[in-house]
Amino acid sequence: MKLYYSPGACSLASHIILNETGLPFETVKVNLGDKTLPDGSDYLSVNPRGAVPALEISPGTVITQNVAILTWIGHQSDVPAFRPADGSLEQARLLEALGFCEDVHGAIGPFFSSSYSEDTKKIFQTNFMRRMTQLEALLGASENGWLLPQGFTQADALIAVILRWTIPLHLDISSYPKSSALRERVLSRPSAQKALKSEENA
Ligand SMILES: N[C@@H](CCC(=O)N[C@@H](CS)C(=O)NCC(=O)O)C(=O)O
Repeated sequence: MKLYYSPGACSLASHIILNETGLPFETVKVNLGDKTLPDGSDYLSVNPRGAVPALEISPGTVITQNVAILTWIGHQSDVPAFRPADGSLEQARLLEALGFCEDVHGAIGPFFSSSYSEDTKKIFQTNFMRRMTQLEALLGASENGWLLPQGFTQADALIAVILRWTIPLHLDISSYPKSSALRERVLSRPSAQKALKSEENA
């Protein structure tokens, strides 16, 4: 398996989950600016939409989208929490949580652009904080501090990676203590520390 990533981007969630599973994989760093790979080749020939993550699961076969990749990795693993049975409620809940993470992803994405007016940014801020309130409520109802009852899953990895961006973006989430704590718990896991170190040193 080959994970196409950009340091600290949402692809970090797949990197963390791959480390958690112990499955063999290699990583390829993508230059998101000009869509090139380290050997100078065109990343668009891997993912025509130009986004990370992309996962080559066998030569020439690539899957994209966080939800699909994280689910697929889970099913290759022997981690029960990562691979709920097909058609089960547990599987629907995992997909539901991953879908919600992508809602949060969509709400924070605009902050990476500088081409919006301050007024427009205020609208983005309101939308993002609405998602934070929803996340905090989900965690408030959780008995284990994770998004799902089976424990740490792909959804926790993805939300932690997204919440990590609030630091460089100066988005204050201190009034969402359960969400902040979840971020720290995920990022302090050996799998996350290893992925972060590997991406920083690449
Ligand atoms: N819905 C996509 C979102 C992927 C995405 O937005 N990735 C960002 C990095 S976090 C990216 O590659 N942005 C650059 C681009 O789209 O050109 C997924 O789940 O994979």
